[in-house]
Amino acid sequence: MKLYGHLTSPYVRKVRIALREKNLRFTHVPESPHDPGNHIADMNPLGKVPVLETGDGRVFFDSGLIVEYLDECGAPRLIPHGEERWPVLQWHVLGSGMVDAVVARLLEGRRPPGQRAQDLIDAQELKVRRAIAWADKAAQGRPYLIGERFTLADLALGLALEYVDFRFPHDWRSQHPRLGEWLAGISARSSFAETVPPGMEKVIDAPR
Ligand SMILES: N[C@@H](CCC(=O)N[C@@H](CS)C(=O)NCC(=O)O)C(=O)O
Repeated sequence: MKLYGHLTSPYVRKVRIALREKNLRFTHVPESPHDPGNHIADMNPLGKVPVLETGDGRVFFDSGLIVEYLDECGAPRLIPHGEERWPVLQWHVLGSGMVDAVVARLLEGRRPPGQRAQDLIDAQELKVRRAIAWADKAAQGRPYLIGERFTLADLALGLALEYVDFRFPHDWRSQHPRLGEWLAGISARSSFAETVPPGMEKVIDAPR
C-alpha cells in the first residue's frame, strides 16, 4: 500500500495513526498538492491528500473513507460493528469537524491583514471551543470514549485536540482538565508518538 500526503496534514496523520494501530505495512510518499509538479490531482480530482493506493489497482481518497477501507484489512477493529458503531462514527465526525475548523481558521489567518475576515476566524474558534466543551461532557472522564478499548473515536478526538494545540493554541485545559488528562493518555500511544508532524514536537512536549 502507498499513502500520499505531506506530514503536517492532520488528515494524512489520521491515516498514518490508523495504519500503525492496525500494524499494516505501507510506503509513505510525502507529496503535497501544494508541491510544484505534484501528481495528486491525477489520483484525486479534488486535489487533496491523503490518497491511498491499495496495491491491487484501487485508489481511495478522503481520510474517513481510507480508514474505513483499512479497517476491513484485519484486526484490531477501529470501527466496531453493532451498537457501538454509530457513537464511534459520531466522534469521528466531531474530530474531523474540529480539524476542518482549525484549518479554515489557519488559512484565513494567513491572508494579508487587509483581506482577512475576522468574523470567519471568530466563527471557527467558537466551533472549536463548543466542540471541546461537548467532548468533555460526553467523554465523562472514561479512558476510552466508546467501550473498553481504543477506537476511531479516540483516534479522531486525540488527533483533533493535538491539532488544536498545534495550530490554535489556547488554554482549554484549565476549563476542561479531565479532557486534558484523557489526551495525555492517548498522546502516549506509540501510534501518536511516532506520527508527530514536524514542528509539533515543541507543542506536544511543552509542560502543562
Ligand atoms: N475531507 C478530506 C480533507 C482533506 C484535505 O483538506 N487535505 C488538505 C491537506 S491538510 C489538502 O489536500 N488541501 C489541498 C486543497 O484543498 O487544495 C479528508 O478527510 O481527507
